[in-house]
Amino acid sequence: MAANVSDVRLSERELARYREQGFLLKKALFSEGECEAFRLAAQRVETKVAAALNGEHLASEPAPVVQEYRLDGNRFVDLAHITVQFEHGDAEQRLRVVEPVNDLEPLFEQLLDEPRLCQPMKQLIPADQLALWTAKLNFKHSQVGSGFGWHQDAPYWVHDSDHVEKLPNVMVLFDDASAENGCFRVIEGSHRNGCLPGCDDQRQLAGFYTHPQAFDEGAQVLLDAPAGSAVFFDPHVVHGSGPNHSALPRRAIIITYQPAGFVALKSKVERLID
Ligand SMILES: O=C(O)CCC(=O)C(=O)O
Repeated sequence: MAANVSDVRLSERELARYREQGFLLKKALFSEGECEAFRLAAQRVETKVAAALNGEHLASEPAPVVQEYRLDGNRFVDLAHITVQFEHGDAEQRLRVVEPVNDLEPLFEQLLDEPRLCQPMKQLIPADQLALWTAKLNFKHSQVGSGFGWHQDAPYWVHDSDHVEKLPNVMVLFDDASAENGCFRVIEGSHRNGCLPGCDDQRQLAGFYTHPQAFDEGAQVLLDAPAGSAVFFDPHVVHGSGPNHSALPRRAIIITYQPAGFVALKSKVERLID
């Protein structure tokens, strides 16, 4: 995965576009061979989670404390500090999200230090040295993958971080993504207004979804992009995705960086980036 630092830095034009729009799509940043390795790594994560749920040890010793709970009717399991979200409804045996996934799978641990991701992140924060905030693997399985309602990430994190504006994300696509398999979508420019009001209905997680009157759904941009593309996005940009009713999965990792000197969201250990 070696790359020349000057080749992977964002241009002034790209930086300006990110600041204006709240996101930046870099198409085909990773090769097909790398995407295939990511897809195989995602399968290993599924195997490891299944084994852990059957009482087998993860890499960590002693065996993790396993806690199962439901939020808005959906199934969650915490394996020590790793949270596993399951799909909704009848598909609740299938994985939806695993976070932080780098602590389960060495290839994703290695990806954190990848210059094609880190060099742009140093420019976007900006920071001379980075640490990890969190890393989520989103499975979006074919036919059953559920959508993500419109939300901002910053409001999730304000209780654990006093620098949420310095927590930009990058999503790396393992599969081709389109409207049919639930590609990522963003509300262009919505990052400029800070934390927006949440919904106020009866759902347990209502407050984390951005109130529909607080943004213009008409400004949405669908990020239809080939496997290996990366979307850098602002922690305040309103984003989400539709469900996957297609025959093709839409797997992706979302890595969130921060300046060095701070611990990661869930492990509470600082993971410095090389
Ligand atoms: O994977 C997706 O489509 C969206 C994920 C997302 O919004 C999130 O994890 O915060």
